[in-house]
Amino acid sequence: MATGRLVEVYLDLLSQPCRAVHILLTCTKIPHRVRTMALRKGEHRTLDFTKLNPMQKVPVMVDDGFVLTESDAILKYLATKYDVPEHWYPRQPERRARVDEYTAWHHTNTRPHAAKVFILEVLLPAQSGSLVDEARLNRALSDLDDTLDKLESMFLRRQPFLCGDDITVADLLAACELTQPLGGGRDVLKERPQLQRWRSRVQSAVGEAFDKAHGVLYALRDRRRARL
Ligand SMILES: N[C@@H](CCC(=O)N[C@@H](CS)C(=O)NCC(=O)O)C(=O)O
Repeated sequence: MATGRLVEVYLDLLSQPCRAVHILLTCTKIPHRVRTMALRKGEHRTLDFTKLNPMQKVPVMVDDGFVLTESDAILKYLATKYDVPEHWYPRQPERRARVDEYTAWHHTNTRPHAAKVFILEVLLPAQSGSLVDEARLNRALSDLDDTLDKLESMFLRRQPFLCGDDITVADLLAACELTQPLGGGRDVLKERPQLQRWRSRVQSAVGEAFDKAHGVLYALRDRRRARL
């Protein structure tokens, strides 16, 4: 990479896909600058940001004028373009296909199901001032349970990480998503020793980058705890 040039990323660290991008950038030491966004203040709806991403969503990456949205695409682009350890997004076709297999599944399973628990337990009550809708929450938890079963029985059946023997971008997406309900004080892996061991392996593999990315979420959890 040309010296002095920084990859720019627009992130709100309360957002799961943003944290996955943040962790990869931190771990791989790709020179970057974080443009902090506050979704709660509507900063993603300004004219300037809408020009960058008409979808009005984070994360967004800008690399030497190349604008890219979608965490999945950003993670794979960074791991392919920059000189990072190969395990993040293996070049060997079958190993790479395993990562693509998980990430394709992630966006219609782990992501919506874990996110819904957080939305019902934290976001909607905060926005509307109403109580948690317990019936909807129970349905969301049941959907999430199905997803957790599949993570255990399919992706982690014979291997320490979701797509093989080493950590990949797939583990980052999954770990950040499954941590989100912690913002409402809920550890969705509490009764899941196999997934807990996987989460510990992910945390050990990325070191302090994990807590650095999750600091804002932990602070939200602590503020809510203090109010109880
Ligand atoms: N599929 C996208 C999802 C991005 C996304 O949904 N971002 C949320 C935060 S987690 C957002 O920006 N929401 C703002 C809004 O929808 O108003 C990705 O993985 O990057």
